[in-house]
Amino acid sequence: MTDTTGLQRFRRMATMRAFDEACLDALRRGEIHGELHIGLGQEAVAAGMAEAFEAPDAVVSTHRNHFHAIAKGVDMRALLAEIMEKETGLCRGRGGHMHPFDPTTNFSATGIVGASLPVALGYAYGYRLRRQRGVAFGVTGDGGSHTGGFHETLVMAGAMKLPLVAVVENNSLAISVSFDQVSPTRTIAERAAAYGALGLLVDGTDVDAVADAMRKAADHARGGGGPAIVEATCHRFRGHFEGDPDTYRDRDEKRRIRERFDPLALHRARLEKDGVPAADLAAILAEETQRMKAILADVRGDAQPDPAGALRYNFATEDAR
Ligand SMILES: Cc1ncc(C[n+]2csc(CCOP(=O)(O)OP(=O)(O)O)c2C)c(N)n1
Repeated sequence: MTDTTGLQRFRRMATMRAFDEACLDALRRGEIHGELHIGLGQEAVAAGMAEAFEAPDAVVSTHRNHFHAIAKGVDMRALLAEIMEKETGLCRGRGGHMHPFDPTTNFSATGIVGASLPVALGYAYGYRLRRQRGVAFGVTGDGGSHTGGFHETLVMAGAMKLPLVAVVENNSLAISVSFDQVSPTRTIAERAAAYGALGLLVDGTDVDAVADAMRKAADHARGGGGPAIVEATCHRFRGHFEGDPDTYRDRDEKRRIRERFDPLALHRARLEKDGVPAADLAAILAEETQRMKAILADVRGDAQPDPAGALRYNFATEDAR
């Protein structure tokens, strides 16, 4: 890995962190309504995934989708405006935080757990029908990997050798349910054998390892090898959603997670060991924080949709743009 790649990865994660910190700021001021699922602690998975994309690829994400959107190149101002329910948002404020859609970058998300996979399967089948080189990335959590949709998707993708990568962010919790208590197997990656898929287990706090695994999975799918499952183990720093009392973990455990498994701190230590000046890394963090604060300040001034038009753009009969 070159210094440039290492710094790019650090900046990408710093952008993601600053984005969710801006969301928390807006939430505290009452500028975001409804449930908000923050991804802090899971930056390395999306940042590593970003390097595997080619132009026609699609990403279908989950309720915890901000970092995947940023990785796919969704315009961050429009994304934040959508989360803040503004008319200037990606979906004119009608989708909100859980349902951002961006046809420009082939990015979408769903709040229905596990449903990202069947939608990604549709993209993968579409690439096959159109003889396109695209790969569909369906992201889900460990909880989502236990749904019927995940299984059905992998069965069809495996049987038809479709170009699909199932990215499982295994943060070991589905709300309060511990993965170890409900999983029939030690890992999710090992289930790949049942689908004729490639299965990769990766430390999702290590952005370099994630980037390697994602590239391998994408090459496999793009080259006609069929689907892949990439299971990235990681930790979420905050509660399931903002407002979750998070009493299923004690304070010590949460402190230990932040101290030991912060992907930015881990990557930062590695870069410093390789000779990158600490000041350069501090400057990147400060720049990204400033950039996001400026975007937030700008979005704040935007108008919300007129309630009279709440149903506009909801149906295919109406021209959305
Ligand atoms: C079909 C469906 N069932 C239940 C829920 C409620 N719900 C929202 S998130 C969640 C847990 C998801 O856990 P996981 O897939 O591990 O993702 P994480 O929240 O850890 O990122 C549940 C049960 C839902 N949104 N959709």
